[in-house]
Amino acid sequence: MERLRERVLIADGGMGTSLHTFDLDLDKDYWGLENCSEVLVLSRPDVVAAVHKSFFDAGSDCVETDTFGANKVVLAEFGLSERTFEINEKAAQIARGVADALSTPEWPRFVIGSIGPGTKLPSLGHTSYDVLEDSYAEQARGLIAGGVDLLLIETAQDILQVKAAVNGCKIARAEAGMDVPIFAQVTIETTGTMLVGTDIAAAATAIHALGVDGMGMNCATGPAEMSEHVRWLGENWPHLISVMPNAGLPMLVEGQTVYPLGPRELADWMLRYVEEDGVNLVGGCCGTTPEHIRALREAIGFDRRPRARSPEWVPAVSSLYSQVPLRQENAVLAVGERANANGSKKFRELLAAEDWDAMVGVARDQVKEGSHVLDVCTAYVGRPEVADMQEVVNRYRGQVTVPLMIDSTEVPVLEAALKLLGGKSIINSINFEDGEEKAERVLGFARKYGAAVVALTIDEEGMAKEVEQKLAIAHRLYDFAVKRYGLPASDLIYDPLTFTICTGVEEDRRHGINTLEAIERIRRELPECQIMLGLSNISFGLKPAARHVLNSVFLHHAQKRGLTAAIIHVAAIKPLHQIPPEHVEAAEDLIFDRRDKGFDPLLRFVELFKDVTVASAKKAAPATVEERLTQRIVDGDKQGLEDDLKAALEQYPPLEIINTFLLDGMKVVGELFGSGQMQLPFVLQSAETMKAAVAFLEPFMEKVEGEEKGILVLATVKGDVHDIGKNLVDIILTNNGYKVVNLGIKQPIDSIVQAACDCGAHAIGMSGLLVKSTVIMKENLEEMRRRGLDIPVLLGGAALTRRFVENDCRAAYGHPERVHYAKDAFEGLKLMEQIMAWDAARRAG
Ligand code: THG
Repeated sequence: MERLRERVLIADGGMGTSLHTFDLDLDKDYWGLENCSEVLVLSRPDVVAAVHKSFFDAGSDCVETDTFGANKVVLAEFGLSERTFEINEKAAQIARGVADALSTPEWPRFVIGSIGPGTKLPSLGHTSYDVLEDSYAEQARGLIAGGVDLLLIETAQDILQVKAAVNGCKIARAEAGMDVPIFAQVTIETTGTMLVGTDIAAAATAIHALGVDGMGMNCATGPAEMSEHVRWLGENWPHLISVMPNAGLPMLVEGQTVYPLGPRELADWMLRYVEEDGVNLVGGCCGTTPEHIRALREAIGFDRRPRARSPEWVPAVSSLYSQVPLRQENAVLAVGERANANGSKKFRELLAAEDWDAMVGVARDQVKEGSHVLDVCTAYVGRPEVADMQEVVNRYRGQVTVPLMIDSTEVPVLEAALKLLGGKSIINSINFEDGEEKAERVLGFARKYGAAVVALTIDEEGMAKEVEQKLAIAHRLYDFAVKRYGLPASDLIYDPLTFTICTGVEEDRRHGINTLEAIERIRRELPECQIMLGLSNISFGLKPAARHVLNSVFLHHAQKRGLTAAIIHVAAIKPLHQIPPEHVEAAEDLIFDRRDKGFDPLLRFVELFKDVTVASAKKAAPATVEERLTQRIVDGDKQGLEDDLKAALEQYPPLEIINTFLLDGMKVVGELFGSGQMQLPFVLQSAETMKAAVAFLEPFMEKVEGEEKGILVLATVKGDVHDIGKNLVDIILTNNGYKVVNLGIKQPIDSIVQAACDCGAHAIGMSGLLVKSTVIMKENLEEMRRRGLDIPVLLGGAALTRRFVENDCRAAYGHPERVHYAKDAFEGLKLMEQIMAWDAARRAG
């Protein structure tokens, strides 16, 4: 680790491809076990040693043991499971022998224990966490006994498998009493994700929580296809980075797999990764030979210091698919409350009926509404909570895209769920009600499986209701979880407890105020930690319409004091501008207990909602259809939308409806969002309404006939799922005679460029809602510059500004005149017309 921190080290090339250059006999050398390279460790140690030597001679600092498939599960397929330890120990000894013979004080040589993925994907249910952990522990025992310097989990396809492998390695490491470093390398396919769909950020989030020394990627593709993932690691990953690509994307030539990338080209790419992205350990995977390593050594040289990086690690949780930052921009982390047998009658009934698919529906609806994370609770008297949790999580982990928060008071339920989840989840919750023993066990799981933890301000005395008590327990929880057990402070999520303020009992009146004050103080005294509330508790006892208002107003105040997350029913939360002012005021009187002679805010609040139902609580609709349409967009109100659109169509052409009334609404949304008065989930509801309106109007639009005017490739950039604006651009351009190749959301630059080449596009349009998407756009332009492209680019999106496009993005591309800011779809149309005119002029000479 010392050497690796001081200089860039070079690993070896492909073991499998090297072995194939020897003339080995299937029966004598492979013992009749086709494709079992590991058996050569026993049968032909001389050959294995020769491969190691060939790489050391070519300039490698480290070689990998011939143990890629030497775990119990894979070896069992060859009837060699019993010899797992022996094979790994022997393989490590062979490599150690070669390394030690060549090592000098100036140039020490190292041995990396190779731990491949095996043949089963636990996230798809092919095998279980426990089987894998045991299988890898045995492999790691052998590797450590044989003297490896580092354990490398590589070619990982499934992040849950990585979890089992890391923990297997840690078990072996602890038994041996040795501090062998662990690296985990994932394999990102040409699709831009791991085989099961995990992107690099989601993978890094889960791996980071396991506490490894390094992360990287290898296999599947050549270096070129890895570029944006490597860059992501360089910018974000806070520990060491390793990269070991194949010698290009494999091609099938006359029935043979051929790796097309030559040594020079591979070395150039790797040099770029070292120089630009700060990679520490480079090497090759399939198809890379000693020649590749020789070129790599020439390019990197000796004694090259790693490029200093300043990564920005974002505290986050993750699902199997994607990463969700614990601190949201301009919003609380919305944790959906509905998949809870305690909190929802519907979910409870579905559980009793074992209607698992409908429970998936409950989850997906919440994601659609804008939940960032889902709380999951299967506690139901008389039912098996562990088995129910497993049934639910088994489905949610694959069919729901957001991370989960496992809600249970039962330790075995928590562990059973964590063993099924590849991502980084949230444990809900720990407290000191029965002292520290139970909390200790749960925290142990959080550290082992990599999870964030909700901690309630409850101790041996009970639930803290006063501010000072809440703070005292919060500090005790910090000392316990962060200082004693090493939980990152940002993964500690306080819940300072909400209780109902709607009972009329004297001591309940101040619960709201106390909780708000506790939030403010926790945020000030423990600023790195997160703060969450089970929001709906505040209004227990009231009728639904009143609850929605009280919950929404309380959330607003809690967020102002520093709340970072809330367990809520997203669809039942209203932004304040959508609630009648007198309701807001009445809710505030109740929350802040503004009693006065003859005035009880609780009675007043109840009275106010006497005749209000959830449906009637809506503000009165404006009189004219034009205003109604605009208001619908602002409110995200789809009900009855089509009738209004039909009425409008009698007076206006469809494009004018979009351009005037609907876009007016979006402008208001933009302003409310920009000034912090509207949170992202509501923006999304507005956008959904816009989408529905445009979809309804589209068939009525007359497509401009005639020849295709030009081709635009359109995409929402990597890491961003927002596509309403982009789809609007698509519709408007298509209806004006352009061909639009709409790639959809989360598009890596590779796919965008590829599509543009494939269809001979005249321009590329990149879109995105988030602030971070503006950074991605700029990086994409840098990458396009590097690839020598000069195709015109249109940029659009909520967080983008003309200044940023014209100052930063233009400079990034190197063809400043070809980067344009498209404020909205109509400006996009105008720009396309200009681009086509220039194009015609250029072709005319
Ligand atoms: N803190 C933490 N976890 C928690 C809570 C908390 N988990 C559970 C709960 N409290 C948060 N979840 C809910 C879910 C639903 C409701 C309240 C809190 C709720 N349900 C309605 C009711 O009971 O009247 C709707 C019932 C129905 O639809 O059948 O209000 O505080 N860490």
